[in-house]
Amino acid sequence: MAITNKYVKSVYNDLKKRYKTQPEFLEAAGVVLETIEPIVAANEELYKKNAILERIVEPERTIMFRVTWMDDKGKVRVNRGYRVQYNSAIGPYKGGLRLHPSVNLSILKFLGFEQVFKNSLTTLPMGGGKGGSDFDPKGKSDAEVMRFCQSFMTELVKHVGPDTDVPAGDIGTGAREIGYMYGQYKRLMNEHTGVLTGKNLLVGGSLARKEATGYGLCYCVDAMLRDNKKSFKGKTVVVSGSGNVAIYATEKATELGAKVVALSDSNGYIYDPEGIDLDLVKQIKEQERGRIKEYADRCKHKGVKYHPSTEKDYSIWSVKCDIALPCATQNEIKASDAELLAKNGCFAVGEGANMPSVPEAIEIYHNKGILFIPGKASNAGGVAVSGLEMSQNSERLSWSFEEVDAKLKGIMENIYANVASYAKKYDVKTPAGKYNLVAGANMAGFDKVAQAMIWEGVAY
Ligand code: NDP
Ligand code: 2IT
Repeated sequence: MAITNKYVKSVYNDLKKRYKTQPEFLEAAGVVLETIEPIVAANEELYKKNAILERIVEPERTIMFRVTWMDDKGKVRVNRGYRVQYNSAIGPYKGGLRLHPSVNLSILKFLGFEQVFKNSLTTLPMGGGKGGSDFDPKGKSDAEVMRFCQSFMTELVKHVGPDTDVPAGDIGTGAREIGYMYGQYKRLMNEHTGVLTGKNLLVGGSLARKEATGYGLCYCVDAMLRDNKKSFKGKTVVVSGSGNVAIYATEKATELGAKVVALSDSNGYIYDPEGIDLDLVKQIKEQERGRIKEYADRCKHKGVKYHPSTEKDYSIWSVKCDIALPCATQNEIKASDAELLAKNGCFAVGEGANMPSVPEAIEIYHNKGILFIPGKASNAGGVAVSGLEMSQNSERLSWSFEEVDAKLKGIMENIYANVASYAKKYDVKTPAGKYNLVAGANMAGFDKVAQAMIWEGVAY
């Protein structure tokens, strides 16, 4: 990582000293700080006077709590719960809740930090936050998940509200979990409000929220491809993960004329040379909460193969593709995976997950001329439609699928144009001579938040 500006360097060095044990957070902060250097250089005195960099890297508030619940055998279980309220300069804190055994403060701070800039890019009035718990919903009964969610919300209720902080889904938190949390919020507060997004359509959820992240990813990547005189049509695509984002990215990429040939979960990946049968994936994943391996056992297509993650040199990125859409989790594309993608002729990567590419992988994309759009721009469709859900809740109306989808498409195309325009304005190019969209996204997202913080004075 090459940070040259002295002010930026001093802020990053302080962070590295203070948060030695938070590698994911330092990775996210490092990439943002490194790539916003041109806009910092252009506004250095103003930012210094207002301590903008020193402030923007620290969450406004971090809430950590114990979540105690009882399993089906009557055993009392304990998890750790968190909400990182990162930045409220442009609106109420907004961001998902992750339920996964790996969850810790480093991961939630990286996610909350990224969310601040992502939400800014949507142009909607939303600040950034993230939360969750190291609770693992996998293998738990519905009753256990419900008891966990009720206990989690019993504390969270003190810190959230439709104009304060509006959580939503993320890894491990889907419609079921949002429902149990919403029910408990209502019971404690005695009010029906838009305190969570991703709600059931019966109680104020938005049409197209379920599809939003995956569809939005494809709309954004499509804008990037068109800008480079390319398209999804006739292209081979690899999507990692098989959760909410992966499923609807596969659906939209297919609709745009591509063939998706691989999907994964944490146990392995499937390769289907005929193109993924998405109805079967939805049945296995959305209905049965099963494993992706079952696809290989049940799919009628010829040549389907399952690769367990225990295989030697395992990597879904070894599957030859034109376009890669990582939609599982952070740091899933290492430098060696990026090399594989490049070697096999992949020409575009669009991130559905948050920070799925390690910094060294991004360097490889940039050196090899692979088109690359980072998650905080390309996966912003989920939170954008969450913002639209908040608007619908406020006016106590619901919009049609077509209306929400059209707004989503407009937002994603606008994000691409704005990101590209910042890269152009500050003339930041990759070694291969393309505009650097990582720098563009970070500068565009940062600029609005920094301006709002300055306007609001020394508040937080
Ligand atoms: P889901 O829980 O629906 O699906 C996650 C998928 O990724 C599953 O297939 C899961 O496999 C796989 N996965 C998760 N963790 C790991 C891991 N450590 N190693 C390997 N595979 C893993 O989550 P989403 O689809 O909602 O989220 C996917 C990504 O997209 C995350 O990075 C999330 O932060 C990001 N995102 C989500 C948004 C949303 O609206 N939902 C919005 C923007 C970004 P398994 O079942 O085996 O764990
Ligand atoms: O990472 C993300 O943007 C999300 N998990 C969605 C957040 C939201 O508030 O909809």
